[in-house]
Amino acid sequence: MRRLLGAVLVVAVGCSGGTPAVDGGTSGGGATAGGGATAGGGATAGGGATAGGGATAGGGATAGGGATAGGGATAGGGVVFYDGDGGLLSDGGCNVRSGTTLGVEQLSGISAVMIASPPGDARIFAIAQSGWVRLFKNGVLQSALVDDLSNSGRNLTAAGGERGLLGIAFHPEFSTVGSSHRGKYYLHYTSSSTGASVVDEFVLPPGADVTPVSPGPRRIIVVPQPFTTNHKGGSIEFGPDGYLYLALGDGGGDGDPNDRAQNDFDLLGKILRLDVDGDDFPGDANRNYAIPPGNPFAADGGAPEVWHKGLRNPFRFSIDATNHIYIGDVGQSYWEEIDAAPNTPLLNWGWDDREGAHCYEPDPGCLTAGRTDPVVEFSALDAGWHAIIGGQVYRGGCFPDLVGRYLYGDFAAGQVWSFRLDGGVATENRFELGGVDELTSIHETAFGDLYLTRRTGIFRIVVR
Ligand SMILES: [Ca+2]
Ligand SMILES: [Ca+2]
Ligand SMILES: [Ca+2]
Repeated sequence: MRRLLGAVLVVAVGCSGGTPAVDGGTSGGGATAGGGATAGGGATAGGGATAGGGATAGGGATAGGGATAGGGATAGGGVVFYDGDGGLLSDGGCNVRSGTTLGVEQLSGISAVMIASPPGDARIFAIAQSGWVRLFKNGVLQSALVDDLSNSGRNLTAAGGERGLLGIAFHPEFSTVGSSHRGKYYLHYTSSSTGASVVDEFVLPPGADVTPVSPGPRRIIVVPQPFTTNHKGGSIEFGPDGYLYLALGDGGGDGDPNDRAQNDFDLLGKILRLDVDGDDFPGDANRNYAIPPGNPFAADGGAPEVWHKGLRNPFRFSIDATNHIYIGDVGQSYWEEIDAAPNTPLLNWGWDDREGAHCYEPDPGCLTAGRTDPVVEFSALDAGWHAIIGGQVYRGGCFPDLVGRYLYGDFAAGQVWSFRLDGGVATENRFELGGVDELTSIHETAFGDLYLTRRTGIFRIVVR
């Protein structure tokens, strides 16, 4: 049943009539947390993590009135919110609040799959699977679209199942005055015409909130997806090294039917690392990037874009400022997992020899040498986790007791948990929030604040 688990993953504009729908038939019994989810005691602590089974959810989202920037806000162009207790927050400062009791406050009721913001920029950009990019200024949703891949004559992507617009990243020099890379941002989506995974580069002029339709985007990469409609990955991130990382799933199907995730010459089931400032393939219109010199197959032995291998559907991943990578890899039938380690080349995350910290193919007797098991895993059967959502390490200045803590969750279980990575082990792994069903991302702004997106809106994570 859970082979379709990936299909649960993403909000979809359904084929049957165009209304947003979650292909939820596969989420199994009790997968969604209708407010006050209980963390099934089956949460297992892989690799030393302590899963405090049975924690109850603290209520979930309280919509704090849509976070408009009123009431004496003087943020000088920064993001302004109330923190739920009357405290003024902005990029330049906030009411610092101690403690570790988390809550959320709603920024908007729009259905987004991710938010992000450029370095040094207080605007918050949201993307929807259907193809639009919108932004918030001073906490207020702007009416004009930053971009729209499905309209505006672009017609680049079409949402459906796990396809559509899935990831956004900003060039490290997006805000750098005088840089030729100023204003560049990147969108990862599946092509409406071919289904291929595509990353394009767009340019938002300084001071503008809308991307000109002309000239069109610069293509970065096209990865054919000839197999099925699921397991497309999603996140793209720039690492501290300045390179763009792209997560791709195994291309779909049950049990990675052609064993692509372990095939070093196949781009599927991988994390790729690209230098978007160069072009090592001047004759190839679908490869407009350079190969970073440290890539494991830069010279030979595999596809030169490959950075990590052995992934099933790494829908959400992030690279912390400490250059540790955290990956939420959506499992097949039994195990949802968080992978985390220093971001060194050619880590093999195990799929499909391993599912979580267990043999998958074959079972028993799978290969284990050189495979890195997750730091945390959750049972689909016992904990009701069906589509794990990798999150982010909190690096903001508002909640000092959260700093260094990695937050993650699950689309179906509607929960957020967190841990600290210490010596390669997930420590203090604990339940944080329930009632956040249809979770699609947990991501940071330029100032280290964390937001989560759900099908029902965009929420800021706060300490209460
Ligand atoms: Ca296989
Ligand atoms: Ca080229
Ligand atoms: Ca794995």
